[in-house]
Amino acid sequence: MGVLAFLFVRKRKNRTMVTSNAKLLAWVEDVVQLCQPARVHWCDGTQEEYDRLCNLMVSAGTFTALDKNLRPGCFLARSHPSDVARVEDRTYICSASKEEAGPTNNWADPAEMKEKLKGLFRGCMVGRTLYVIPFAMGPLDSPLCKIGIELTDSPYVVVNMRIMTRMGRAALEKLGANGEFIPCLHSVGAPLHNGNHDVPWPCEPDVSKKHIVHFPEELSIWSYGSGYGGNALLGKKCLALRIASLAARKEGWLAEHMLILSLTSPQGKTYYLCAAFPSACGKTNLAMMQPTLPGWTLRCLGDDIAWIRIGKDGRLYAINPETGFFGVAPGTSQKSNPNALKAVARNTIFTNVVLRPEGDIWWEEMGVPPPAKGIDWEGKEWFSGNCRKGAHANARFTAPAAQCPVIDPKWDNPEGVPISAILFGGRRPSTIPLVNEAFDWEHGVFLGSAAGSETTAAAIHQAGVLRRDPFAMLPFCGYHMGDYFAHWLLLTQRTDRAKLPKVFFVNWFRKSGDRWLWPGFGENSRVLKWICERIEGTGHAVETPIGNLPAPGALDLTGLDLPANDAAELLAVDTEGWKKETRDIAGYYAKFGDRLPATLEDQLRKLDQRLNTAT
Ligand code: OXD
Ligand code: MN
Repeated sequence: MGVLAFLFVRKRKNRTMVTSNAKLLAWVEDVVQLCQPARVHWCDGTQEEYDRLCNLMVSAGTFTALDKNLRPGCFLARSHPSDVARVEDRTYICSASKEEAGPTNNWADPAEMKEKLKGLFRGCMVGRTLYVIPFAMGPLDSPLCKIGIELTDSPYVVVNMRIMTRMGRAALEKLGANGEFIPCLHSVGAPLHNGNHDVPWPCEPDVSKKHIVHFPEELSIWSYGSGYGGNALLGKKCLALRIASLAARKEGWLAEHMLILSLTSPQGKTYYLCAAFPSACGKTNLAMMQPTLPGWTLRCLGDDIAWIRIGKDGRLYAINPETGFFGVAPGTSQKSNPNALKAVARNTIFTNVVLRPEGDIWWEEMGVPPPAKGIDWEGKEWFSGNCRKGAHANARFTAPAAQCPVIDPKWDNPEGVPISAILFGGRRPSTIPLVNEAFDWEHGVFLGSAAGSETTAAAIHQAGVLRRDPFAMLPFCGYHMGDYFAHWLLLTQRTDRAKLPKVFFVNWFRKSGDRWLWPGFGENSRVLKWICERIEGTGHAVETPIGNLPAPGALDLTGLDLPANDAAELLAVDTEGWKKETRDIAGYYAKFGDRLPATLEDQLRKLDQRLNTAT
């Protein structure tokens, strides 16, 4: 009898977990043979299991339990300094040909990569427990629900996955005897030979050995060497975006890097909006924003990923496949996102933030005074006023979505919510106006395809460089980006175009010198109000060469101390800037070769013509 079969039978005798899914059993058995774990644990997703694993990690030094009165049910983890963020240059799409992965993805031959990975995974779990995590992305009875099984040697991954996904027995039951699942194999890549002592954050410190690999032909994921975030919580970027984008293309739906929110007007009408912004452009802040405009209510349905399908009535319906927030901590404050602060008040895992002496946490720009003395994300003594940052710039909180005080009652509705508008955006200090409505669907796809964000010195060591991030999907699309654009354009053939959402491009980040032109945060509700009025057909707009902009006076600026010149600049068409923009888009489009849909080339040409006619 194989190791797994033995363990499985034992489990069955204990009546803890049962699956008769032969494919799953065979795969787990294969992985046990390859990785050689000391034991196998089938996760049931219960609170008891979660508590047990958290306590185990406290004993191992991975977790510090925070003060029970200040942060009930909360823990702090510190990662290894080599393991602090997603590793995009170690992330691969191993499609049969390089062409299918396209110019925006790393590619490697699938057979060669599989051999390489087998070499890395061989014996990689020696001395460790292999956890079998059954999980569902999306409500279990949603038509879009997908079942994944993550096999991991990291208890940190297990507890995070319990917050971020529908994890445990129910997912396994949904899988049943013959159901299909997405295999997600993960190892921190740190075997414990000869009873070696473990370290608090095991991982493979050699970055060149870290691999986050997707196999589109078999829809599987192999992740080696990292225990952090999107590299390790495989339901998120790997499954719900890269693998799901492949499934969505085949099955006729969309897997997007988008928040979902609802906005209710003073008249009581509710609108559902999705928005795609690149990382570090305030998706989580907008998803939970507190409108400053009286009478408007915003509710959150999701802050990172939307799965969108055509409903029976021909409209687009979105679900959030996740059940938690894995948000960036630094910068989250009473001003930028008071609702996120409330969401992380309890039952939250913090990673790489500062530990305060009283057993609470702190990070830069939290809006509360720092402790005089604390422990920084590297576990070193840290003093306020220190020139060293206490929290890592990519420090995170993992919090249950249901704890968000403005969670929408429909956030886990299996059918999803009907989308009235899609917003694209980015960090663009110049040229791009505060808000711009696309003329039609094709123009909207054009705006999404050309989305980009200007980098900051801190992020890429070269300030003011524009990085095109189409649909905010640059690191997350599982196939050729040109084909992805075509997939979006095809929606007009799959449904009545009148039923498609209106598309807008927003930019909260315009600057005049070093000064922000727009206050942002809760004041963004003014832009959302105009968007709702455009959906209703009541909001006034002027047609310009770049799109429909708010007509003078159409944007509600009541009570806002915004100089008239700033308002004018935010909504002006900078013709010279846009001509430069079109040249830049043309250069960037060139890399998609003949896979760039002709419709988009046409959109670019028409924009150029309109700009030239305007002058
Ligand atoms: C994220 C990201 O972590 O987009 O959500 O990087
Ligand atoms: Mn994201």
